[in-house]
Amino acid sequence: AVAMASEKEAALAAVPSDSPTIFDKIINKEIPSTIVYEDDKVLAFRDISPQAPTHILIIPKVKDGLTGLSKAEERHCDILGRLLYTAKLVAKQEGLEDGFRIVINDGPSGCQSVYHIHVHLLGGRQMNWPPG
Ligand code: D5M
Repeated sequence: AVAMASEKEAALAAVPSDSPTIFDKIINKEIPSTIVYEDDKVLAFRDISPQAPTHILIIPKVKDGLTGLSKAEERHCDILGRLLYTAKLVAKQEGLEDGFRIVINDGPSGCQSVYHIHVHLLGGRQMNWPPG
């Protein structure tokens, strides 16, 4: 994805599947990342291509079929809540008192490039609406 011209191109080139992704390698510490929060269920680390002064990804350690939000089943409700609660904790840890943005990209049209569900936490600048 790094060599690609844009995140959109990376997203359109990504093949949706339930196979392991680069995020499993981050969880297993097989490739380096800047981890800002970790517990037994979730991991939060800095996005390699930051779109704001603070740009962190929050992911479940066990994907359990949750490649994206569109694959959510009722059994995922606990982990989905945990991801958002962790985003709040990390926002506080990052000092984002004035506000922040949460994003979940889903599928090609949603610009998803990694098929392991993740919550983007963006902050440290004024966000705009509508998003791109
Ligand atoms: O977001 C996927 C995000 O994952 C995108 O913003 C880049 C980020 N990414 C990809 N590889 C890495 C590594 N190795 N470290 C940190 N961040 C990474 P999406 O919503 O799927 O477009």
